[in-house]
Amino acid sequence: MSSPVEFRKYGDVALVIVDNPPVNALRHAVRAGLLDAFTRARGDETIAAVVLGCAGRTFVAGADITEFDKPPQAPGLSDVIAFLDEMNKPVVAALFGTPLGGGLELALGCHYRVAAPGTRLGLPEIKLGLIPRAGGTQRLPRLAGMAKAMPMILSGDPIPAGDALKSGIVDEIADGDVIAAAIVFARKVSALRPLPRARDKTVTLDGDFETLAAPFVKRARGLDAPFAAIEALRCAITLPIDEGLTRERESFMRLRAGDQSKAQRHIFFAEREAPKVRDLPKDVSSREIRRAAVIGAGTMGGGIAMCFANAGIPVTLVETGADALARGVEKIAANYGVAVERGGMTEDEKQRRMARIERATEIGAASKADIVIEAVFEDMDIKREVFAKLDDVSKPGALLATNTSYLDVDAISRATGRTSDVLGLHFFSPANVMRLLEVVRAKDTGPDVLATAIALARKIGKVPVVVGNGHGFVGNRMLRVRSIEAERLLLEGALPSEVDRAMTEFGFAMGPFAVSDLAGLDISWRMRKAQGARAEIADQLCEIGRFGQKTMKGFYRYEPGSRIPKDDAEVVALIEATSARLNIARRAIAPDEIVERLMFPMINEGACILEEGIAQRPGDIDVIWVYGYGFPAWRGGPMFYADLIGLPRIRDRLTAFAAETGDKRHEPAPLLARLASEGKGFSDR
Ligand code: 3H9
Repeated sequence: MSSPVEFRKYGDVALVIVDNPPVNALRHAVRAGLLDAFTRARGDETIAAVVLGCAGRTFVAGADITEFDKPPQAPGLSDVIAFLDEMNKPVVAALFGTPLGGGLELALGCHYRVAAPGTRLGLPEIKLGLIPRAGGTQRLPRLAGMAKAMPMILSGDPIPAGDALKSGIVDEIADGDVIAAAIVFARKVSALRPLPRARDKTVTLDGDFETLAAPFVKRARGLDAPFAAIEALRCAITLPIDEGLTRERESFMRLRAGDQSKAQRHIFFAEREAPKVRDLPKDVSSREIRRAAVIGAGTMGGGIAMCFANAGIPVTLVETGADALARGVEKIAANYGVAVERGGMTEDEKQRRMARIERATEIGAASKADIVIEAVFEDMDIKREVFAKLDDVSKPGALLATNTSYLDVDAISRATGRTSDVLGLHFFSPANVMRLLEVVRAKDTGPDVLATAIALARKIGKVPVVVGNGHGFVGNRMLRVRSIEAERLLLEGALPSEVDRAMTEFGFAMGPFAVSDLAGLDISWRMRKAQGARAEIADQLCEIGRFGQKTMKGFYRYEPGSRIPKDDAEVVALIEATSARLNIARRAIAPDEIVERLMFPMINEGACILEEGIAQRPGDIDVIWVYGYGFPAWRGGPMFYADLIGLPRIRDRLTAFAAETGDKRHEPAPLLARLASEGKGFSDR
């Protein structure tokens, strides 16, 4: 097999090129090829300097993450970098694309770095529950100073080339082709000695270490990697580099073997797998989307219009009443205004984005659009009426999408005479912020329509997950199960704050009752009424006008101008009276039991969803919960979490819940029961 590393000579400069698509990850053959190439350059007396570059779309974007679950194979990246430390001639890295993780560490091991203007450099290991392993925590602070290195390593966010130049991480921004620029640079420095090595520099602190670390410690709730990263960075100022490197490696190995990193690596790959539709022909072509229209200028419609405007796609926002339209547009302008105030956007950029949003009060204005997204009131009759009109006005070949969060997309689609053009696009609120997009495939949705929607979702910065058409699709269907259980816990003895605390300690940013108060209790109340369903506590709260934060009272009370939930005696009394009325003896419920009672029925529902084919894979469900519902990524999503606990335990607890509550829905789903009895997990399905 040919090596993914090429060696060429340009006069007295050796050019070493990594060619390992798609992102030039450092799999074993690449590391071995690099060591061979550098050895050859070192021994060749006609070579005065070396340029390290890459083919394809990026400089090395990191270690090959798929190798992390396999036994390590020499040479490691550290061996390659140690060789560079001993090199007798300058090595210049030619950076472009995204030099990330091990890729940036490799570049930091070179003597010089030249970067193409659009390059983004970073150490994103923390996002995988890891820390850098090949010297990143030791070399980056030596080159850039602690005040720059710490946020890069602790946030994992990449920085642009210009910023890297200012902080000494790169030596030059290329004007034109980066490899050519690096070759010119290499000739310029070929005779300079001593060779500059990051390892020989001392770290500048620019402040007190603990003060720099404090905000990251505060945010690290429940996570292992940030503490390990801070410790490794502390070693960069307290220990000689070789000891620092040893400590870094030990921490990395420990984190790599831990559940948190396994969970985060699972989410990384699950996110990339989710848009792949098993039965979609590979050669299916996408339709071109040059213009969009959104019907409904409420909170969702406005947020969806912003997604298009942000991605540079002109969009027509249609709302029947001129006042409602004006209010919707004002809300969009206010949202952009906040971004400008916070320094995240210039006023000019705000104006450019606003200019991409055309306003209309006639549905006929949607006729120019290549995709129309309906975001009107969640009511089947209203939605069908809109789709019947869209069938008349939309141009042939336009995608017609409904942003319903529960309703039957087939029924909506049958209001048109072009059911193959119809699908669901379930955005999450706030639509301009939340990354998840459930792409709902209806019975007749055409393969090209599905492919177009997936490509468009990525273009507007969403994480698309294809789901089947079933009430509540995946996320809301499981959420409903959790809400029923949360209510039951209140009746059995827990208070809203106890339930919420158990879930925030589990890792959610907010507990279910605080979320309900934020979203507004009236929305689900209306939906329950329409379905003839009842939630004892939530319905009573609505009946006395407690709709959540918007009325400053819901499951909690809120003080003027504050979003901090406070326990409310009125709610406690209402809950206790309801338990008494229903003859339910109240008892203390421990946090562990609260977590099990909320999580296990949801997992059971997830098993049904898989069995029915509403979700293609357990990882799809995990991505939905991480990106749409704030499930902690370091726990890997509900189905990964289930595998970690072991399905037999979940089956047994569900069986016990079914007996205790008399609720047959708790009986283990056939898939869960089968996998548990076979000693398997969802991932082995
Ligand atoms: C590390 O380096 C630790 C070191 O300190 C240790 C050294 C010893 N490995 O995202 P895309 C696949 S930790 C394996 O859709 P984009 C990905 O699964 C690593 N595979 O493209 C997908 O496969 P498929 C630190 C990888 O253009 C395909 O490539 N580095 C890796 O939207 C395309 O990916 C990172 O964490 C990998 N490292 O974005 C960077 N990376 O086509 C992780 C990608 O089969 N990568 N794949 O679905 C990224 O952030 C993005 O992929 C990147 C490109 C920005 C590079």
